[in-house]
Amino acid sequence: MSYANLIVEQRDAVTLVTLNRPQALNALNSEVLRELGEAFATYEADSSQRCLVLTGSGDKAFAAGADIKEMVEKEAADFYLEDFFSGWQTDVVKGTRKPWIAAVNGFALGGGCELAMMADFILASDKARFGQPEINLGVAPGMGGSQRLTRAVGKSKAMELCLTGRMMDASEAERAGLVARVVPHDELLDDAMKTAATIASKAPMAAIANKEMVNAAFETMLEQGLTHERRLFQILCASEDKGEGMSAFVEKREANWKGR
Ligand code: CO8
Repeated sequence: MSYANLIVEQRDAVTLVTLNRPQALNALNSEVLRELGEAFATYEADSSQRCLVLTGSGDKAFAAGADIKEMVEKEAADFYLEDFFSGWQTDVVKGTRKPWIAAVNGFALGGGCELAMMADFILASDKARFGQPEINLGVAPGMGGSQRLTRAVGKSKAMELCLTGRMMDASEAERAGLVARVVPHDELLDDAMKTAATIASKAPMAAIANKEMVNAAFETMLEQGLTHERRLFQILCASEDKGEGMSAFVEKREANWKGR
């Protein structure tokens, strides 16, 4: 499938999706979001693909936010009636069960930061900048920023970022717990693809279950989360890959995953 605003490549078991509107710093308009939904749905449905990396084209931006030039003409009724930036596209992205990584190579602002925060984790280049500058436009986050940023960095820093609209650099984002790791700019894609290949080499069902468990920590109370984890662990113990993984360890050989 070809896309107007994305470059999608499969490298072995890893899908690489590149937001490709560098002239607009990869700003997210409705068409980009629609294509992103399609690319993620294709990844989710393809059992040969086991991890996905999302990054931005050009040297400057992951995504500088929702497309302000598209939003400027819209009225409140348009946003509401179109259910702007909701619906199936973002539902597909945030609902993807298989693992995916955001490799943030520059500005991740507003909707760009919100998109990165939908990932399972963020790897950042040392040139990355994060922020929720919507207040500078007279609005506020609309794609989850107030909720996901607050869960990631805590109330005080999230509040400061939203109220001032300032950007934080990669090392501040790492200290705050928003990003998993910061790597030198030129090594970001390589590092992200290697990390994705490592994830892709694991038992696929266990990868989905690990993701589901960690996410449950944000969506449930502790006791529910612990029960959820225990049940998923027990289900995994019924998989062929549990038998294969443990036998491979005992027999001192590589596991040959069946994916079930
Ligand atoms: N939308 C559209 N175009 C953009 C955007 C954007 N978000 N960001 C940059 N561009 C365009 C610029 O207009 C410019 O285009 P042109 O050359 O045609 O004028 C080109 O990209 C390059 O940008 P700059 O010249 O501004 O580059 P600088 O290096 O000088 O500055 C910045 C880089 C600091 C990133 C600057 O471009 C900037 O501040 N951009 C806007 C960032 C922003 O405010 N983002 C938040 C947008 S609002 C949002 O995301 C809300 C999400 C929730 C929506 C859900 C609704 C329900």
